[in-house]
Amino acid sequence: MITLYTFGRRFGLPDPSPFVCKAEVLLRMAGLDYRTETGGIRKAPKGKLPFIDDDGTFVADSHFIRAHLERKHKIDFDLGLSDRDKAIGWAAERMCEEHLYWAVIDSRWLVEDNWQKGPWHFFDFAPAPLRPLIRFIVRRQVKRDLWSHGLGRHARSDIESLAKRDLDAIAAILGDKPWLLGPEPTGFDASVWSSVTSALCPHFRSPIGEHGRSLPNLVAYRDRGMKRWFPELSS
Ligand SMILES: N[C@@H](CCC(=O)N[C@@H](CS)C(=O)NCC(=O)O)C(=O)O
Repeated sequence: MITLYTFGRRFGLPDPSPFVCKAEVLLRMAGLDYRTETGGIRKAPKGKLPFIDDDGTFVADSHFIRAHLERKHKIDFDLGLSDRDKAIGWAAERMCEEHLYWAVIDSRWLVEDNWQKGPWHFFDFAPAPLRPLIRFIVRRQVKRDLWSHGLGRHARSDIESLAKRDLDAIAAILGDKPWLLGPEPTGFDASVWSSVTSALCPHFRSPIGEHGRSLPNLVAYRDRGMKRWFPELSS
C-alpha cells in the first residue's frame, strides 16, 4: 500500500500544495490503492511535501514520485504522446511549477487578506502561545524564498502580469482540447491541472485568480479535472 503525505484538503482544493495535488492525481490516474497521511513533514526526506512511502520505499518530490510509479508499477503516463507533445508538456509543467507557483505563493502568503484567511491557519495546530512566533518565522522564510527565487524582487503588479501570461500560455496550449495535449489526460495534466486549479482558487482574492477565472477554457479544464479526479470536491 502506498501512503501519500499531504497537507490535507483545504480552501476547496484537494491540497493547498499543487505538488501534493499533482501526486494524488497521478495516483488516481494510475488507479493505484493509496492512503493519505497529514502532518508528516518532519519525516519528509527533502523537507517538503509531497513524499510517498511505497511499501517501505520513500520517494520525495512529485516528479520523482511520477518516475517511481512509472518504473515500479509500469504506468505510462505519456501514452500516445509524440516527442513534440512531450516537450510542450514538459515546458508547460516547468512554467507552472517553477514560475506560476511562486506568483501564487506571493499572493497567498504576502497579501494580507489572503494570508489571514489562508496560510495563517496552517499553524492553528500549534500551542496558542507559540503560534504568533511560528507564523512570523515561516512567513519570513517564504518571503526570503521568493526573494531568492527572484520573483519576489518585482513589484506585485509585475508579478501578477507575469502570472497572467503563464495562464494565457496554458489557455493557448489547451485551446479547445479537453486536456492539455489531446483527448485524454496525460501525466502533464497532473501538474498543469493542479497548478491551474490552485491559481484559480476562489477562496483567495487576487488579480491572478480573477484573470484565470475569466478564461472560459481554463475554467472548463479545472471543472473537468475536478469532476474526474476529485468528484467528492466537485460542485
Ligand atoms: N519540487 C517539489 C516541490 C515541493 C514543494 O515546494 N512543497 C512545498 C509545498 S507547496 C513544501 O512542502 N514546503 C514546505 C517547506 O518548504 O518547508 C515537488 O515537485 O514535489
